[in-house]
Amino acid sequence: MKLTGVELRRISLPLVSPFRTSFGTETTRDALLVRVVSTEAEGWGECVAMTGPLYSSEYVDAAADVLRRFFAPALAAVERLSAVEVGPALAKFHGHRMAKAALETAVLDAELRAEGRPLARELGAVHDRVPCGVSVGIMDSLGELLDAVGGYLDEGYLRIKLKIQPGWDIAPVQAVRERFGDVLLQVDANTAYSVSDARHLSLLDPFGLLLIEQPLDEEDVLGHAELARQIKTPICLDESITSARAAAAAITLGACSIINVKPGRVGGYLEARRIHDVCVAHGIPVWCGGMLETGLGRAANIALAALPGFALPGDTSASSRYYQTDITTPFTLQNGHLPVPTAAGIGVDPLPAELAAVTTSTEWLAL
Ligand code: NPG
Repeated sequence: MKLTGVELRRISLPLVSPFRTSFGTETTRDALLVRVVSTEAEGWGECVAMTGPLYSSEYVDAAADVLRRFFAPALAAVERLSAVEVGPALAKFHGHRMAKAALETAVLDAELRAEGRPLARELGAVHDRVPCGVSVGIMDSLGELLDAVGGYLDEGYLRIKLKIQPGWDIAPVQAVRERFGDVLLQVDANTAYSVSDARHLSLLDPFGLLLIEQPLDEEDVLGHAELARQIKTPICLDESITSARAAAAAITLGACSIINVKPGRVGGYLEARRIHDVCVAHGIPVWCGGMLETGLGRAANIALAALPGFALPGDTSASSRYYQTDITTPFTLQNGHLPVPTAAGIGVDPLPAELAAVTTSTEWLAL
């Protein structure tokens, strides 16, 4: 396969309600879609970088820039391109994993479409549906939080994740436990604490949480290992795990006993599968994270979440959790599960009218 062009398409979708985390509040999803055109087929990838460098150092304008100036030209020079060649062709460029992931996913999608093979089967999926959790943002009041959690449980979500930060941690967990009993419950701090908060975080121990996600700075792997010795709630890492090598190191150091896998954060689905494999070999459960993906990114995440090591429900929510109108046929919850796409490639296509309605710009890179 030879690339003939790459389209960078910016879209803007309003969220059904504001999504507040310790690093900011999102009201709209301004995303970058990558469409590759090759001699064999076309393929899509969704870049999960946000508007600002708040979750990680990446942000969407930088992703577009590095794709345009460095990554697309580097792939254009590869005569016989396939998805496994993308990583090596881009290896000399440091970082920018979300941009790399979007491009690699688009190439993988094109390759699989050309061969008529679904992504789930390619990755080694063993399930035809995946159990779904939902991530619940920080709210203005406990009453508002309980209403939101109650609504999600009524919809059938099988696990609740509460975003926490100093000042919004113990009380919301206690309130949800008191109201909803032994529902599967976990919390996500997005790096909002330091190791000196260990005694405070140990106040979460009695609530039987599945895990606490990324309490400390992304670079503080040793701090997580220290915290793990001081609290009972299992520690799960997200931001710190940027590669299979980082996963192996964190596990060896005792910094986590569970890992959140986000393909965008680690450079793509092939590295995500390597992380899965490392974790399975170490007996570490993984689950699939989410970054407000449209149906395009969601479809690929669901394929990944169907691998055998994905032992916990993921942030693989239905389209309606975030969007009134998705750019693909919406994913709808069935008894708390989403079906794994079975068509070739990522298994879904953007709906032309819906895609056009949310597109804010397109840029064609002829190669
Ligand atoms: O379900 O798509 C989803 C979102 C789940 O909470 C979620 N994502 O820190 O994991 C996170 C968080 C996030 C959202 C991170 C947006 C970065 C951007």
